[in-house]
Amino acid sequence: MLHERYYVENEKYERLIARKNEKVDFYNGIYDRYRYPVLTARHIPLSWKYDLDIKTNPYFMERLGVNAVFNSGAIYLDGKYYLVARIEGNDRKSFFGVAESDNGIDGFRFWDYPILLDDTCPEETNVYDMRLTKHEDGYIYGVFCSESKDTSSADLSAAVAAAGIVRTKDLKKWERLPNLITKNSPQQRNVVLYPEFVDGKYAFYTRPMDDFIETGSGGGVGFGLCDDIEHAVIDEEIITSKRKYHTITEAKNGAGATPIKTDKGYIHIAHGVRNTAAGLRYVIYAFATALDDPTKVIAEPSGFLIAPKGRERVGDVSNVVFTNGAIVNENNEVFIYYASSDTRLHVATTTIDKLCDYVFNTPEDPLRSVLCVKQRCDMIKKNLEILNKQ
Ligand code: BGC
Ligand code: BMA
Repeated sequence: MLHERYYVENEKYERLIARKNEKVDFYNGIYDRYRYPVLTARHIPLSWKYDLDIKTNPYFMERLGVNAVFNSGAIYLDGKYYLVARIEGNDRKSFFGVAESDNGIDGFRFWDYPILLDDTCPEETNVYDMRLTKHEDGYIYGVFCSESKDTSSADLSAAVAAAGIVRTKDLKKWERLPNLITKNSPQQRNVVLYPEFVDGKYAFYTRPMDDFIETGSGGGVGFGLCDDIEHAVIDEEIITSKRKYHTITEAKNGAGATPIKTDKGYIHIAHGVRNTAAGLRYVIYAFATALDDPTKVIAEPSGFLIAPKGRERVGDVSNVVFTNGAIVNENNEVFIYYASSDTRLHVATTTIDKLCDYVFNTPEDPLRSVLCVKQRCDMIKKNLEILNKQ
């Protein structure tokens, strides 16, 4: 016998999963936004939170609550959309779960169990933000942040971030490999595996940083090669997309979704961070690298692509949008999965053609107010001439 409340909660859950999503009125010509998030804490199956045994849980109480579902890796396999979401328990520890949908905008349902990673790293306390890469070696790799306590510091919150690596063929069986070692960077977060071999080697976008929060001397999104993915070591990191003074990337930036290949270059959907009196503000921006040189930035439109809007602005860590996954389907439709305020996950949709037009034809940031106004005035002048001819 199940508790009567189970039926009430289960009906709510099924209604949520069956809810159709729809585009909202928002317009910028670049992408569409949607009414509902695609994943939230309410999308977590009841069996992950409640003990359904009426004898041991007579009040039908949540025993292992879930606080938030956000930053998800994404992959398209055999016509289905898969997200490997960051799920954060009420205990602050994060873990990963696979959610599947037929159309990428609604109906995401978690598989029966979350992912139980091999326990190969005894000092590791937390894991989060997995990027999925379908590599040309035949594996799907997941690269994520593996966080441990910094035992060399007297500060209780001091931590060390490293890049964990797993691989799979089917998202079901995951093989854990040793964490990435970057010789020149004591800390790493936001590491993404490039889908192709470069000079016969595995290639990673990295984010060198001196400290757990502050990037310090880390100049932006890094790039490095390693010979052996089973013992991944990067000797040297080259900076690609740079952090710049008085831009959206001033405090930090980092790779987001696995780069998307197009005829004109690889498109990166990354994040940029600036400091404000109200704390860090995270936005999403885009840039492109050359097809024949993954270190060479060939386009970087000015400003942000996505910034937190309306209700997205508020959550556990307010004023944050963050992405670590995007999908391109066979119709060249693009699904950018972005989380808001470390609380829930949304989708923004566009197409490869629009994304290329945005990345390659949007002007760059001229970096000074006077030049920015000039850039705008030039466009206004041209527009007024067009309008006057109507
Ligand atoms: C949190 C992450 C956060 C990082 C840096 C970690 O402990 O789990 O969400 O990005 O700290 O602030
Ligand atoms: C970062 C990330 C994310 C998070 C963001 C805002 O450093 O790695 O996990 O969304 O901070 O808190």
